[in-house]
Amino acid sequence: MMYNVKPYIHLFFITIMVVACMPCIFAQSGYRMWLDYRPLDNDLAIRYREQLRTLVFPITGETDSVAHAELLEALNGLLGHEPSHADTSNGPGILLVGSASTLPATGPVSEALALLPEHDDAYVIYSGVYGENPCTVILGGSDKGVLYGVYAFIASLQCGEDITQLSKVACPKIQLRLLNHWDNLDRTVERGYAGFSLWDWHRLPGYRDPRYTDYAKANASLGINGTVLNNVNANARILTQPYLEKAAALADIFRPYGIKVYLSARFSAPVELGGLADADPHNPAVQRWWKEKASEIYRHIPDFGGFLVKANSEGQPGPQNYDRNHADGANLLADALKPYGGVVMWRAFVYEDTEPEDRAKQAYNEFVPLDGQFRDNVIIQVKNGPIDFQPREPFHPLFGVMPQSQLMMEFQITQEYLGFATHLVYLGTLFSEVLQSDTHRHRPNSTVAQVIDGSMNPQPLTAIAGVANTGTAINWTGHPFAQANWYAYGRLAWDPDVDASAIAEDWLRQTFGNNDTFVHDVLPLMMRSREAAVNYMTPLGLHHLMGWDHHYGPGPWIKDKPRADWTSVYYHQADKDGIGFDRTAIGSDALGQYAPEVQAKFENPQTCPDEYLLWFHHLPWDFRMKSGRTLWDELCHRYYGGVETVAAIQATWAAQKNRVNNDTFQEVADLLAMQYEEAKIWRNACVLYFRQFSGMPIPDGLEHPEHPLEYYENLHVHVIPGI
Ligand code: BDP
Repeated sequence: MMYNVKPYIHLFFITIMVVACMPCIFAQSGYRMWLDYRPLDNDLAIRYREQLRTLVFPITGETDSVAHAELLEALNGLLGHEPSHADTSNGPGILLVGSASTLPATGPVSEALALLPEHDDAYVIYSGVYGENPCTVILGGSDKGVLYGVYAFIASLQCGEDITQLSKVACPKIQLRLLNHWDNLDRTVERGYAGFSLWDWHRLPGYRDPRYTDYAKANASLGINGTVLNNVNANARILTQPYLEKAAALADIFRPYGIKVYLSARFSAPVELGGLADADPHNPAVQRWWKEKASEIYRHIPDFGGFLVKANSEGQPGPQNYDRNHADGANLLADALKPYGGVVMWRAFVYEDTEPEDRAKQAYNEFVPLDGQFRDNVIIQVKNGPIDFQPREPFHPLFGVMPQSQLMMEFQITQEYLGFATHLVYLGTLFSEVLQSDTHRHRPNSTVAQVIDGSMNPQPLTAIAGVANTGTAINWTGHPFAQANWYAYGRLAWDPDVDASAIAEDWLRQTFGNNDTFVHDVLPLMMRSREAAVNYMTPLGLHHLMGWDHHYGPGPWIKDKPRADWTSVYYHQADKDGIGFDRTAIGSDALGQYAPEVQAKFENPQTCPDEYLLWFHHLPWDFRMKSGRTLWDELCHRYYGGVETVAAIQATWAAQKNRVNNDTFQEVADLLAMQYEEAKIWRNACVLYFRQFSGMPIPDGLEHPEHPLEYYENLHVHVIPGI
């Protein structure tokens, strides 16, 4: 039978073209993030090929296998070449990868071993000599250290480093490095702006989406070693058998990558799931219920990490419902997990049902009296600032004041208060600013980083958490640059003292290719982006001015809500006499919760850094600022300056057209255009709103907002994700 192929011939070629283009569409989508192993510059690739001719990589388990596979994939992609394999060899260009128990401890391996810190996760990347020939050694403290070392080595190649001179010694300063997913069981994500939850609960455990493995790779490449799968506003059902089976499937996928699974536990689960009359920590039946639940969990997930708990906060149940305190609640769960080595991360983001005189003081007031009462497998999870992930907050006063307890950091990677996944805001600078803040709790330069890495007050458990910004978006995080925030968080979790700019530079090189001109232009843009957002949203220490409930866009006028501390007017306190929250001794005295040196830094408005001025002080509109301007004029200049920086960022990005792929270029350009318009809305709304109280004109030279205040008050954002 003869077929007429003519009608199909076009279809055939179209199919061929689509299939041929798929890898590039895929690459352009941003799915591979910083693990996009595109070919390096040819000269560099030739040099590396010579230096990496032979691979010695004994494989003894699953973690070795995944590290080995990743290394080969990277070498294939970056260098277009796969080294030959050998058991041991003495030729030129050898790469030896393994641990003390898998590599022969001779020559360069023993030299590397001498440098290796005593820690499972540690690694050394060492350029040595094998026989007569230069070689490279990646030596891990265990198979996990090997995996981390492999990823670090790949990053060195991506960044074009000279691999004949390497002597990198790395050891994490923080033990538990976690992502917190605020993912609900229906796959919505609270404060998630990148699509739905990655966890396909319906099809788990039967269908194991390959994306789970890619998620694990991205985390492992940064050293992230734990993930809390579900929202802190927890649904008790996560602790039922079907969900434990699903969580166990994820744990199995993540295990080779060194990642443990944790769950958010609802404190009232014994009532909801167990049918008990209460969840009182002193009730033996409740204690028994948690013990049995722990044993059931460990049957499913033998290396289960533990529980994250939000209790007595924003309506969540907790021990205070039964007149018990946070230590009673945390210890109840800690005792249940203890036999299995599990930990409880008990959140300090708490607030009473009654309105406090100053919400910023509450966590300190509730937790400091409990110092020393928590079990040794409890760690208190403290948000970076005392209110709630605002664009800028001073560090949380709990850091450094609970020497008998273990404290950990909670950062927010998802941009709830920083323009969602629409605004380009690099958070490495925010995270670093907090980590390097001096608590003065021990001696000068007792940084927040030293509290959480345990070097200030020794604590056996150290941990850090970042509220994830991931979702089903093809590029994982919505905004292409939001990937940098996941990356920066992971790098700082490993070493909170790394410079935010160095991290951003590595991310740019790994993500967009090793192009100096591009990095030269785009790095400063990233480094300015967070300050720009602070300026167009909440300059000079203002905070909590955002739209009601959804938290997108400005809402300085928000008032008359169920709680005063959920409104904006509570925080800015603008009236005809001035603006700002007086937290000095004559105000709420929240400042009194800090060390005397910190108090001294902030208590005098003449010397208080501008960045925190209105956080700590209520000042008259004509207060003379360090710049010589009145407070009102300075406020306006900050708002306008923030918008101008966004315009400058747009211009810089526009010049990158030929240096990034079209899709990413266009996506970032479009998002920056939105950001510019929204920054103007923030600026105009806030300046017009506050002008009602200051009664002063917008300074000369600054353009007048195009609409009256009512226009901005009546703007409605119609599609709001993540509520
Ligand atoms: C706030 C969020 C809310 C979270 C809460 C928390 O608006 O969605 O549940 O923090 O951290 O920032 O518990």
